[in-house]
Amino acid sequence: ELDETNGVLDVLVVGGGFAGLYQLDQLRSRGFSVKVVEAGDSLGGIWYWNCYPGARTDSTGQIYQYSREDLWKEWSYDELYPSWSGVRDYFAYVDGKLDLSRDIIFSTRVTSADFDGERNQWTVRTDTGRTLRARSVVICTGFGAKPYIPNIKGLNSFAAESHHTALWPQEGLDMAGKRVGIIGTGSSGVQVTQEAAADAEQITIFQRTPNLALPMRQQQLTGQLKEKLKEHLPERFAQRRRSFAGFDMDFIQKSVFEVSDEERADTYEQMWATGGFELWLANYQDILLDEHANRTMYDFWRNKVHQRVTDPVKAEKLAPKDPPHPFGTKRPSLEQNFYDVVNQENVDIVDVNEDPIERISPTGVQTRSGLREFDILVFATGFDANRGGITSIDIRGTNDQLLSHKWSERLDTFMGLATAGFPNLMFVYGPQSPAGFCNGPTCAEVQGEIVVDFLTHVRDGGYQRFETSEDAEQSWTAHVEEVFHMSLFPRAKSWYHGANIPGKPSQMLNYSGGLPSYFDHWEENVAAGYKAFTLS
Ligand code: NA7
Repeated sequence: ELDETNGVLDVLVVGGGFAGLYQLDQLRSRGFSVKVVEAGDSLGGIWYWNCYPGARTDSTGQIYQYSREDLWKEWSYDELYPSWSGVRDYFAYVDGKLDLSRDIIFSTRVTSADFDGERNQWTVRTDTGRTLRARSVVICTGFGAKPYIPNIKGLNSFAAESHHTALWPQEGLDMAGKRVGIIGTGSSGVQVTQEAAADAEQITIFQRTPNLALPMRQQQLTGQLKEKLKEHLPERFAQRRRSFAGFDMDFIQKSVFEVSDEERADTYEQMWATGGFELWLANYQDILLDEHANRTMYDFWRNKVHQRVTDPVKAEKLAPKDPPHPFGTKRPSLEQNFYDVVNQENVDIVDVNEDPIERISPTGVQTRSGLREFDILVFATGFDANRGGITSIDIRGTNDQLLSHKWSERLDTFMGLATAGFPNLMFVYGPQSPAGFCNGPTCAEVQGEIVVDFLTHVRDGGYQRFETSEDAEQSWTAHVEEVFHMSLFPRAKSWYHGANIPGKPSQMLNYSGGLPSYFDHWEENVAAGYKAFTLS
């Protein structure tokens, strides 16, 4: 094995999800020596950790895979929107086809990485006591590697089962007959609620902000349908690279107000019937830019929810008259029967704005109105998104500078790919890249190609070292912020711009200019001789 005493890797990859495995396979095929260090005991990336009941993708399985023909031809998920275990099966399949595991160090977390400026190498240390050396490091920890749990008084006093959704017990947890408290109503909270509602005795949802969820329209896939869905896959893969968010759909090139009320209503109805993200990402082009355009969508959505939620008090909590934020400026989730199960008598919704959580006690959650007791308490409270996975590693660049320190006040990167002062280090799915808006496998490939091509260029040019410049990253930050402020996204307190973590400086962490524009910026850089980088 390669370690400090017997060798130097060309590239060390941190994280074995879609992004990291793409790096491993592609870099290896270009003759690089590569190892992946993965904290989980097996493959799956985000789906290794998020194995809570009901966890599933919000992308259809057809586009939630690599676009390589030798992989997709023989693969099908069993559901239109695959579950965590379906995605894990996919990873096992890919592992078998591409022989990946032999270069993956499992059950090992990278704790630090130090740049040695004399040798132009990184020294990487792990929680199992290993030391590895590599010419370059590519961090592929994803957007959600660092779960966030709010600092509620008495947090650790709860005596029964309590888990964050992204740290769910691998062996599972039976909710049948249990009293379940769920804090948070993002995608994870909605998914756990649907599952718990099947057989839990009692469910209490603690909601701070309603999720403006859209219908999933899940389908079980049979043999024939599976084959049919493969028919246009190459075109769909091509389309996902050209679309705003890496999905096989894109905005209608018209304003909401260019069409008649009837036409708009028909369009919304059709998209509602189709399900999935169409009403978010294939809607009229001004839906995320113009407040009045957005409101037409919110009102349509609210009306639909009120048709399903029979109790008017619950309906108003879930879909209030005034939008909590413009539609789609927080990531909507896809629901299957969320707005049906909330009708059950054993499902309560506590609006924590009206009835705040005061403390957690050994038996339950104390709000202003009283104590509610639980057997299972679920923290569906999200992530220190985009950057937490990176900054929780002690990464030390030139001048002994810690990356977490450099990014403590303001985060700068060039295209979410590299940051000044940290040579020979790249990110896939990094902060300020399209990550948060991107269908995962698309960005693993699109950004992944950029990184692989660039590392190849560096090697073939005989360079030992590459580093982006402060100028390049500052102009990228300015661009990311400019595009952000042209949209309605600043109007929601979301993880897109780090506003979900108290005390964290708010800054746009996800490039909202879309994949085509992202590509153009990279092409411009390449055409200008990689001007954003110094190579030596
Ligand atoms: P999200 O989408 O970040 O959701 C976290 C939820 O937790 C959200 O409803 C928060 O309310 C809620 N939250 C956070 N802190 C608190 C406190 N202190 N009290 C009450 N409620 C709280 O995480 P998910 O895991 O659901 O999904 C993450 C992404 O995974 C998702 O966007 C997809 O890309 C897949 P808030 O909205 O901040 O008021």
